[in-house]
Amino acid sequence: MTFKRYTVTSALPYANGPIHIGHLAGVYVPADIYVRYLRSNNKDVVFIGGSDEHGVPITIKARQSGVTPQEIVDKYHGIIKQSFLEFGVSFDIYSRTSSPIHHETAVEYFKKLYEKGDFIEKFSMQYYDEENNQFLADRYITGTCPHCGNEKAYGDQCEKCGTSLNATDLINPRSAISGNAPVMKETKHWFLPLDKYEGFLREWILEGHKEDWKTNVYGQCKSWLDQGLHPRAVTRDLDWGVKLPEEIEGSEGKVLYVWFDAPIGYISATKELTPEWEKYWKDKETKLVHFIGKDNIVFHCIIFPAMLKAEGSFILPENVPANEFMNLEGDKISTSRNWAVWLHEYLLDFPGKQDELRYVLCANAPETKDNDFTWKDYQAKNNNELLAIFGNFVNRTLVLTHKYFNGTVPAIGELNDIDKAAIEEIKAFPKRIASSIENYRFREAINEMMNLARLGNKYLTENEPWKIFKTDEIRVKTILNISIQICANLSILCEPFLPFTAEKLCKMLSINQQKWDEAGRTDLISDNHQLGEASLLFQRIEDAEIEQQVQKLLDTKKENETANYQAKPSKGNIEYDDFAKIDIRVGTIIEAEKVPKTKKLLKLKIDTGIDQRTVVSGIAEYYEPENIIGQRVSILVNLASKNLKGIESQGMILMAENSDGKLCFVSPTEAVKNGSEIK
Ligand code: B3M
Ligand code: ZN
Repeated sequence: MTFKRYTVTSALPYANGPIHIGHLAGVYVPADIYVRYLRSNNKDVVFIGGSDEHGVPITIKARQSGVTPQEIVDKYHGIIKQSFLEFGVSFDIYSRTSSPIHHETAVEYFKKLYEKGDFIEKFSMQYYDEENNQFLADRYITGTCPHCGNEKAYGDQCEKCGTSLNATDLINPRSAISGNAPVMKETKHWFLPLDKYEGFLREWILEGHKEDWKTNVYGQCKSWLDQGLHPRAVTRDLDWGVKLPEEIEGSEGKVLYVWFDAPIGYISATKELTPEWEKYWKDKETKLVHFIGKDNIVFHCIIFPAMLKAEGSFILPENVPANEFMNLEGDKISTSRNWAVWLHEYLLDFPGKQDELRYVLCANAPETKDNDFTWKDYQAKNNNELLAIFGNFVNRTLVLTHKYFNGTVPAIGELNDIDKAAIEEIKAFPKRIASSIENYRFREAINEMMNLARLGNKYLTENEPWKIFKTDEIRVKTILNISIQICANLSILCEPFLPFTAEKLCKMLSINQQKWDEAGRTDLISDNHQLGEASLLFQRIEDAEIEQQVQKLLDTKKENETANYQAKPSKGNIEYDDFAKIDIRVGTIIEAEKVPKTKKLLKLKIDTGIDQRTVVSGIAEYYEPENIIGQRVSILVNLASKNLKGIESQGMILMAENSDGKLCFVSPTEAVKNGSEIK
């Protein structure tokens, strides 16, 4: 089926922190590529984004920061919106769920289902924090996950194993506000009877979308459906969110569950964008596509479609191309642990390098499995791919044309077999890239786009125009003409992925951005057209810049370790007489050497004041032997001697472990003689 228009949504990020590369790789880079591609194909498309400003993640952050939820969402909505704009995420609207139009739309939606009798009203027992007089919804309750034993699971989800939970599933539940054990208290809520939609969902997803939905998405849906669906509360006892309409009995103190109101945010943002919003949501000839991360699959594939079906007048998503997660340097990205590359910081640290990040995140996108972002890989992809392949080809073409023909496009002459083969190949690119994009295979698509630059490089290298200019200028004209046509093709085909590069390239070629269906041709730029000035599309990224970023992450790791450091509980008490048996002295290291064939051991000679003796110590990972001569130490001198790797070790030096696990010397801070007792 072909569609008349497209509604493309991207998950509404919680406005409780800035955007990081995980969000970008999972959702916004692929969504933006898809939308730019559609626009290049003259499709009628709206690209919807906005901040999710409700829910417990916001109120928890506000409480932690000692400010109001409104202040939190204002701050982060501002940062997020600005960084998306600078990064070239081309939303038609970036809205927010605290806007009046959203509150109205969400309330209306709820009322419609309420009036149709679609909800079940139920009294149930919920966790309650008596100290703070508050019901503990979702993330306000933490405890041990019954599936994986994670002690920091939330009342709605375990982030470690990904299981969706009910607060009552948690073992040893605690209030996230006071840390107290909660009590149970009765409260009334409205439930959407998901079980009633099970049949429809099974048919629509399991039969209807087996072929076209990604296997990770389809698999999650199937497992949800196979476990059976149950009524789900769509209201909460909170004072932050979309308030229930007053006329509904018992509505006081209740708001909509954030996952009820947030997806409606896509609709309200479209309303805000255009008075014609209905055709983007209600016309069967509109293709609705949700870009999300894997943790949002159930909400977009099961719950929201059930809501849409219940309402009755809306279309359903045609596809939900959810990505897996992007990790960072081998560790899960985490806002609370500050383990992330933040977009607004990246934009400051690497000004003008939006496409470099877009490239790496797309080429490495976690499309079928979790993936890892490393700074080394970022550098390598920039230097060895963008710069060495794309940038280099364009640069060679333009510099040679300026050098030999003052920057005017030379006329194409007689074609030989190499030219003909190249022209044939160029023709095939637009369709191939398009098919990858339309099937949400963006890694494949960007690699194909780069293959066109590879083709250009190969074509230049095979023909070596710089070697034959003196003898065969006519031939050089043909070679450069074809190379320039490849550049023009690149300016079209790279635009969805690398919009800033496309713009620079158009400027260099002195052409306007052209549409997708122009690509594939080799007469895009006519003879005698005057090219613009050549400049470099990409810069080499040096080791020092990368090391700085790696250091930033190492610092974060250290801060986290320090912040999370917990002293071990004290050992059981002993009598003084037991202690008195221990003989610890101040000493000085007078010789040190590595114990051969070991990684950890140093052989030390210590002046104990009593004697000079040999001690084998496991500190070789932390100290170079030559650097510790003269180091003052504390040494246990009456420990029975022990043979270690053939060396008689007489005693033990005492070390303190820091939060990195490094062993540090414990030594007197004032002048104390060797042999002096520590007591
Ligand atoms: N704010 C969850 C998230 O940021 C949620 C998405 C809403 S999409 C309607 O992962
Ligand atoms: Zn778990």
